[in-house]
Amino acid sequence: MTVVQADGQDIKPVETDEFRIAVAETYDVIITLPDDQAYTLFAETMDRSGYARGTLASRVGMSAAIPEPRRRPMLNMADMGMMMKGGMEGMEGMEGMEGMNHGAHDSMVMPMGRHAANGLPTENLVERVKHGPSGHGPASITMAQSAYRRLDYPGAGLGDDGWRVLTYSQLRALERPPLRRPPTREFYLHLTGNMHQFIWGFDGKKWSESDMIRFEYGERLRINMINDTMMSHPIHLHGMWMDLYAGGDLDTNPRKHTVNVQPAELLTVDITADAPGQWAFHCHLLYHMEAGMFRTVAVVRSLEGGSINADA
Ligand SMILES: [Cu+2]
Repeated sequence: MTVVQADGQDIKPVETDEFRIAVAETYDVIITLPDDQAYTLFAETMDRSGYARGTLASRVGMSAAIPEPRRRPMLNMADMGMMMKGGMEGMEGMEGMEGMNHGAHDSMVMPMGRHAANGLPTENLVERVKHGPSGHGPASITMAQSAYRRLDYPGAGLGDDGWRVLTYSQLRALERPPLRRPPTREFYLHLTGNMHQFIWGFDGKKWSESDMIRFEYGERLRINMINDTMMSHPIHLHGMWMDLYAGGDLDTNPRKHTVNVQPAELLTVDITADAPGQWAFHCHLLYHMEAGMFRTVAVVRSLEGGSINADA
């Protein structure tokens, strides 16, 4: 199976045996059947509670065996960013989690927001990211070390010997997309929520409590998304492409309209604000979106007038 497009955009072909696909993502693949047999195309849910199957065959009426569902992959606390450095600190962390279920809204979000993928407090991670060695952008080098690890992580319970699982770091644009240049501005956006109370938002606020996110028409900006929750969120932007930061070579980072942010992951996208107006920016799990994991993005023209032609 060769993956040739991600979200409808050409990528350098990648051979693989399996890919994980989030709500709203699309992949185009070419499958070459080695012989005149039927093959099962098997799609499992992550929690293994169900599956869909299709049949690839050269003639009507052929069918193939359905594989046994595999064991459910489990994330441990470290995978979800809950790994603490020491005993006492760990205890404090647990208390913080308890607080999330009973405290006021603001205090609920904060305890989880303190910790990132590597067990460091998020503020430290952000400081590390902000002040790391500079490549194409202020966040690039230090973040790559963190982001790569997550991008390459195939997931517990997957990746048997020789079984290839597609990762974001393998997605490279086939040709350099237009309007690609280093960002001139960046900001951080926390994906926040609480599974038990079913509260979802960005930076601890649901849509009705938040202001619009303002993009300057023509600007190139970077959004560093930090998932403080224990769930994956497929984040979707209308109106403009997100260039997924999947490595140092900015020219071949893939364009996507939906990026899946894993628990405790720091994931970065670059955007050229080339579409004036108001756009939806939200988690594509609709039950998260409806609970408030949604922002309005306003692309506005400044008095000086932006330009989208500054393609370096
Ligand atoms: Cu979500």
